[in-house]
Amino acid sequence: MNGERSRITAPTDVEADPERIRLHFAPGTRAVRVRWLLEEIGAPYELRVVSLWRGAHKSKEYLQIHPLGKVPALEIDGTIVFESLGICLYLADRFADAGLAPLVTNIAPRANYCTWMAFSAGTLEPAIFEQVRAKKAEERGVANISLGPALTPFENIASYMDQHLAGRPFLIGDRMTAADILNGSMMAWAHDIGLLEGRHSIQAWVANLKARPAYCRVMESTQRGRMR
Ligand SMILES: N[C@@H](CCC(=O)N[C@@H](CS)C(=O)NCC(=O)O)C(=O)O
Repeated sequence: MNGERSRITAPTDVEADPERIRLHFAPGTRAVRVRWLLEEIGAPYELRVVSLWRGAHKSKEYLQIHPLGKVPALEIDGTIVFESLGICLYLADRFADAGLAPLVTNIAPRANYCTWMAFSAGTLEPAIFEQVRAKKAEERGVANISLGPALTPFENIASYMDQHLAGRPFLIGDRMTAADILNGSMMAWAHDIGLLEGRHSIQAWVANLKARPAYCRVMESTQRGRMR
């Protein structure tokens, strides 16, 4: 990633410099949503690419950052946050001026925001993974063991979100929040694997999110770097 963008700076010691934000990142992973959020915020950050195929995420050093050896992880304010949802929650509140999270005093929007943030990781993401699993089982001609009522079927979710987004630019109100980034990243993937046929409101919302300069910057830099 050398020199790809001026705001991606040379490695420094985060503990020695608590102002420094360092994202442990790999392309094509849940780390992308965090990077997108950082780009929307516009705060300077250092990108540390963790090579999953070389197993760098299981190195002794990296396990000090993320005890389960996964990306993303974020070093910020002299501490560490992991879980992409946890990181996005932290960042959106930490940089409140960016307007990506309704304030806790703004009752109804904040309630909707909490709902949609949790929805992304607790409901939407497992449903998409289940759909992918079922599709793979079908392709291989093996029986798929359904996880049953613990999971909301993807089609129910897509139908609900499609209705919710009809005539709306974003999930909550008239400006983008971190909830659009989290749910939008998952739905962009669902779109790519052909799960959104006929879901026109979701498709339009995803297309608008993908056209955002911050999202385009992340994608362009990932393409360009092809992740050394
Ligand atoms: N729930 C976690 C999942 C993290 C996760 O599983 N990351 C994957 C990439 S998307 C990973 O690092 N996989 C490597 C491994 O588990 O060995 C999050 O949202 O951050």
